[in-house]
Parts: sequence; C-alpha cells; structure tokens
Amino acid sequence: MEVVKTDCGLCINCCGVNAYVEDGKLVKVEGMPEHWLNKGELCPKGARLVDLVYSPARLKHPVKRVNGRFQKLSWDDALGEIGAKLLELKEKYGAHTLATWTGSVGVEHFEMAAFNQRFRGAYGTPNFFNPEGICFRSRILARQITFGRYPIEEPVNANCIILWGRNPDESYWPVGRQVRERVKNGAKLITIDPRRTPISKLGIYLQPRPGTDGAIALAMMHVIIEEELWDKPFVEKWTSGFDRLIEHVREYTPEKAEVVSSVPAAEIRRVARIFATTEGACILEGVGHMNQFTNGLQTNRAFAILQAITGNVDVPGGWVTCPQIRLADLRLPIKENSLGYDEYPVYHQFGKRPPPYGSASMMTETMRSGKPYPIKAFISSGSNPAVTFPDTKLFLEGIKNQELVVSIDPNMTETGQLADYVLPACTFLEETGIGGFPYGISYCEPYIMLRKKVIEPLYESKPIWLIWSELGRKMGYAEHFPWNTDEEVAEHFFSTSGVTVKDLTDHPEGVYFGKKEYRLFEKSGFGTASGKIEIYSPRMEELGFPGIPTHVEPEQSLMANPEIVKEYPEILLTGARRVEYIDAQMHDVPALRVVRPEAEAELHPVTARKYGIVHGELIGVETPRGSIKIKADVTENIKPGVVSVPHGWAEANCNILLDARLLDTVSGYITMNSVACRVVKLQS
Ligand SMILES: Nc1nc2c(c(=O)[nH]1)N[C@H]1C(S)=C(S)[C@@H](COP(=O)(O)OP(=O)(O)OC[C@H]3O[C@@H](n4cnc5c(=O)[nH]c(N)nc54)[C@H](O)[C@@H]3O)O[C@H]1N2
Ligand SMILES: Nc1nc2c(c(=O)[nH]1)N[C@H]1C(S)=C(S)[C@@H](COP(=O)(O)OP(=O)(O)OC[C@H]3O[C@@H](n4cnc5c(=O)[nH]c(N)nc54)[C@H](O)[C@@H]3O)O[C@H]1N2
Ligand code: SF4
Ligand SMILES: [Mo]
Repeated sequence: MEVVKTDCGLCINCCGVNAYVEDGKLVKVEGMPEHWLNKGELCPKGARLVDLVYSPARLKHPVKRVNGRFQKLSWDDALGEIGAKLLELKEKYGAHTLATWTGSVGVEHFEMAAFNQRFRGAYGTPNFFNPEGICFRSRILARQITFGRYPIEEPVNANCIILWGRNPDESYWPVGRQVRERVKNGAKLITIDPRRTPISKLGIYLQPRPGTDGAIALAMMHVIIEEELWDKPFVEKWTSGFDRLIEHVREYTPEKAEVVSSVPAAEIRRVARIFATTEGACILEGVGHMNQFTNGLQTNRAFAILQAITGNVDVPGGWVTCPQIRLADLRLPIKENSLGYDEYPVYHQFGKRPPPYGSASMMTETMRSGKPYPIKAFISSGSNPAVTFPDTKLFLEGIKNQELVVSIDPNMTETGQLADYVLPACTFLEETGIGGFPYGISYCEPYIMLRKKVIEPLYESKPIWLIWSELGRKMGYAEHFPWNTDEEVAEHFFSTSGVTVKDLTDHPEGVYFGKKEYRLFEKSGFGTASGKIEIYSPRMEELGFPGIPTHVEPEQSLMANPEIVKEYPEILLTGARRVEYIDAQMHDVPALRVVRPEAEAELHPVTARKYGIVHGELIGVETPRGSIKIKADVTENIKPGVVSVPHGWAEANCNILLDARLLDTVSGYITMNSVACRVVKLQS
C-alpha cells in the first residue's frame, strides 16, 4: 500500500493526513503523526474521507437540463454551450450580468477562489461573491480597523481564554483540543454563549441574551477603567482614542449591561477583572456567529479594544500578528465596483483596496430585482447555496430570473438540481494544490504544505482550476490561462513566496515559511493611519458609523420591535456547528448519520412547556419569513426563550426562516442569529 502525505481540505483546519492507496483506490486515511496541528488524529468527518471520495452523490459526467431532465453531454459541448451563452448575455446586458459564487471550500481550497477570480476578471464582471461576505471577513475587518492588520488569537500560550460565541469542539476541532489542553495546564476559561456547551463546564460560564455581546464587552471596559486595570504604559504609547473611551464607557455600567444582556453585573465585573489581570489573555470569538447579528462588526471591534487596553496584543497568548506567505495573485484588474460598494462603505472602502468579494446580501436581491442592473447568469462552485444561503426564498426567486445557472461540484447538490448545467469537479484528494491553509485565519502558524493528488480524478471529474481554464479558453481568454497541469499551477502560485514546490515535495509534512515574532509593533508600529491602535477610529466616523462601538439592539428584539415579538416571542439561533458535518456536506455518510441522524432544534424545558412540547417530537419553528419542521431537543443547556437550529440540512433547511433584509448595517452581513421566532406544536 502506498502512503501519500497530504492534508484534509474538508475544513479550514487543514489537518495532516496519511492517505493509503491500493491499486489506484483510496482505501484508508489516518491523521499524520508529525503534523504540527492534529498530531496523528482526525475528527470524525476527517476520518471519513474515503466516504467523501466515493460518495454515491458524485456526479460522473457533465449534465445539461433538457425539458426538465438532466442529460449527459461531453465536456467539450458543455463548456462550448456555457461559453457561448455567457458571451451572448454579456453582449445583451454587459459583463456585470454574471455573478459567480464560491463556497466556504473556496476559502480552504485556494485554487478555487483564485481561478474563479481570474475568470471573472477576463470576462469583466465585478460580481464575485463568497461566504467571506457573510462569514469571517467582518472579524478581519474589525481587527484591521483597530490594528491596521489582522492579529490572530493564540490559545496555545494563553493563561485566560474567553470562548465568546464559539464552540471549537464542534467547529474547530483542533482548537477545542488546544483549549482543553491549556485549561488542564491551569489556564482560566470563560465561555459566553446562550448555549451551555460541554467545554463551558471547564470554567466560568455566562449566558447572555443573543446579540447583546457588545454591551457586555463595553461594560467590561467600564470595569477595567473604573478599577484602573488597564495596561497603562502600553495604552499610553501604542493606542489612540483612550481618553474618548473613558468618556464613552462611563454610561456602560455592568448594571445597565445586566438589564440588556441578562448576565449578572457581578459576573461581568468578575470576568473583566480576570481578563485584565491575567497575562496572556485572548478572546476566541465565533468565527461566523459573532459576525452574523445586527451589531456584529462593532461587537468585533469591542473585542479588539478589550485586547488592546489590556496589552494583549502581539504577546504570547494574546492576539498575535502572523507572517503571511505571498502566493502569486491571479486577479485581473476590474473596472467596476462590486455590488454594495456604495451601500456598505466600511466593508468595501475601509482598506487600501476593496475586498475581492461583493456584498453577498446584495447578490441575491439583484438577481431577483434586476436593480441596479440585471444579473442573468449565476455560476456556483464549491458551494450549495440552495441550502446554505441565508434566505432560501430570496435565493430561489433570484435563480428563477436567471437565463443561465451552472453548478460546479463533485456532487449533484440541491443547487445542482436547480441548474441548467452541472459540471463534475474532482475532490481535493484528486488534485495537487496548496494545502495547510496559507492565510492563518485561525492559527498564527507560518506553515504550509502541498496538498497532494492521492488518486486520479474519478469518472470524468476535473480539478476546478482546469474547468475555469478550459471555459476561459473556449471564450477567447486563452492568454490568461496558460497552465496545463496541477504542478504548473502550484509552481506559479509559489513563484512569489520564497518556498518552492521542491521544498514541499521534499517535506511532504509541510514547511515553515516564516517565523512568528512577538512585539512586532516595536519594529513596525501598527498599520492604521495614526500608526497606533485606533480605539477611536476617525475613518469609521467619516464613513458614517460610530468611531467607538456602541450597543445596538438586535433588530427584532423586544426593545427594538415589540410588535414582532408579540407574535414571535422566542429568539432564533441558526447554524451552531456539529463536528460530524461540514455545512451541507457529509450528511449522506452512514457512519456519521448514525451518530447524528437528524436535525434537531434545541430549546429549554421552560420554552418547551410553554408550547406543550416534549423531547423528541416533531415541531414547527416559524419566523415572519417562513417555517420548517424539525425534531425538538429539549435541553437545559440553552437559555430559556432561545431556539437553536443547525444549518446545512436540506430536509429542515433553517435558511427558509431567514430574511436577507435583516442586516448588520455596518458590514452589510445578513442576520443569522438573534432573529424573532416562535415554536408550533404540530400534533395534539
Ligand atoms: N464541524 C464543522 N466545523 C465547521 C463548520 C461546520 O459546518 N461543521 N463550518 C465552518 C464554518 S463555515 C464556520 S464560519 C465556522 C463557524 O464557527 P463558529 O461561528 O465559531 O461556530 P460554533 O463553534 O458553532 O460556535 C458558535 C456559538 O455561538 C453561539 N452564539 C450564537 N449567537 C450568539 C450570540 O449572540 N452571542 C454569543 N455569545 N454566542 C452566540 C452559539 O450558541 C454557538 O455555540 O465553523 C467552521 N467549522
Ligand atoms: N442559517 C445559516 N446559514 C448559514 C450559516 C449559518 O451559520 N446559519 N453559515 C454560513 C457560513 S459561515 C458559510 S461559510 C456557508 C457555507 O456554505 P457552503 O459553502 O455552500 O457550504 P458547503 O455545504 O460546505 O458547500 C461546499 C460544496 O463544495 C463542494 N466541494 C467540496 N470539495 C470540493 C472541491 O474540491 N471542488 C469543488 N468544486 N467543490 C467541492 C461540496 O460538495 C459542497 O457541495 O453557509 C452559511 N449559511
Ligand atoms: S478538523 Fe476534521 S474536517 Fe477539519 S481539517 Fe481536521 S480532520 Fe479535516
Ligand atoms: Mo463560514
């Protein structure tokens, strides 16, 4: 049996994998013992990569919809027809008529987003979207606003860790292990979450009303200032706007925050003291969740300020700036701004150049309304927005208006079922590419590896970079797509990085491309306009938003909208992660399904009693936007009045409940948490 050392591209953690191959077939996977992160282990779904590759849902060849049914066609015909249609639509409506969308896989699968962007540049559309526009970009932006760069939490060295709206045991399995290890060695753990997660039992637990975390963070600052616990030399030398902060947080007393959040003032004081007086403290905020409510971006800003005033920046166990590898940039210049540029200036205009992704909340709305211009072609790759896009109804209305819909995916997904053409991509185990997650979103570890082809692409499937390249060549963009093999593509990406493909082949377990440095600011200051950490951001104010974060009520809360709450008195959370599944993927794997056979709505016994509901029965969950049926999981481990439903289940699709018009108006992010809902008893 041959062993190929590669990484797991199923989630952003990119754990090291030993893949065993016999007669060209993947027969087994194990964790790679020498990998820095997972050290020989895999999470339950990573351990099931064989099922991913040989899934019965794999699409074997390109298909086209004819009279409502899918028919097989050749790659040549499929790409020829799609290319011709795209050129026709460009002629008719202009290049901006094409919207392309890559999924969360487009983040950990580097080539996917890179080639998508190259193609859209060749075509000329500004419209490229990615879950960055509903997921973690907002946390990056909040840190860039504050520090002028993106420091990352470092739990492995922390002596105090706040899990703030984050449950890493399920969503960042290796981080969960790091946190548990650290706590075993004496670190203090604080969990702030409306759901009492198992890890929270290792420390102090606060149970807030969803969406009120900004008020808690501001009250913590109040305590830190009142009790003179801030890091005076650091604040004096490296921050600007602290005087304003003193004034600003005077009114944010813990007693007021208690009224808003329901967390006792004494607990807020206690947590503030521990956080401020423990050297090496970091907030591990939810990667997606803490961005996905009304006050998301400003809450992230408040966390950044807490790190700053306690001096927990660029020190072991705080938030640390990581060296970045410079991979070749495949983007071509785009003349037009993407959708949302004027509406969401913080998201689009804050940085030196706009993010490559448009505002996802505007994509579907434009597809539906044709305003400000018609979007008539939609290409989704590595995503299943029919299930995962927050507001299924709007997504379906947008799709109905399209003249061309293409899904590029290894599987026939729910999105594929809506498409005119479905093209089979291979999985990450069937192509060579970039592995080891090069951006350091979650780890300050300057580490990279080559993701290796373990087996040949199955059936007629192809690597995603090749699909975009061949489509581009069909359309007259051959000059932009000169690469012919996976290896040529990898060579090109690494050509600007200081690391060679040979280095990575010689070290299949990966290499370090840089060295982490603490107290980097002493050398290079901060990348903000003032060169200091901007507690108060003048630029935020210029763009029309408070320069220091404030508390903003969730749009559908009792205080903000009592009328809605009369009819929909509970608070909905969507998408708390489960380690067995990744977004809408892996639900068809029997070994995972036996562990977690169906979607369940968590609700407290007090909530259940109100509706006469017992554990295990099928219930309705409703919002003004829609309703779903789902099994009740009646549990003490959730705040009374809060209902939490998972995402990614086509058969109980929580995105039917969401409304893409409910936004964090600073970032333009769609609200997926702290939405008004009610529960319905189905049988009597
Ligand atoms: N196994 C698995 N791993 C995944 C994914 C997956 O689908 N499956 N998805 C990946 C993706 S795309 C992302 S973005 C990340 C998501 O990662 P995270 O956003 O960190 O998600 P979770 O770890 O589930 O933690 C979210 C927690 O936030 C809590 N929460 C919800 N609303 C609030 C609130 O208003 N205040 C507070 N304090 N807490 C709140 C929820 O109860 C939940 O326990 O996970 C990634 N990892
Ligand atoms: N209500 C609610 N909705 C949510 C969330 C929530 O918390 N609540 N979370 C949101 C977040 S944070 C995110 S990031 C999104 C995620 O949403 P998506 O990105 O749409 O989620 P996935 O189901 O992981 O889709 C990935 C697709 O990529 C395909 N794929 C896997 N490997 C490859 C490959 O190598 N090549 C190609 N071409 N395709 C591949 C898989 O088959 C799968 O269909 O969901 C969002 N939706
Ligand atoms: S946590 Fe699991 S799914 Fe994610 S990379 Fe590691 S093994 Fe793969
Ligand atoms: Mo995400």
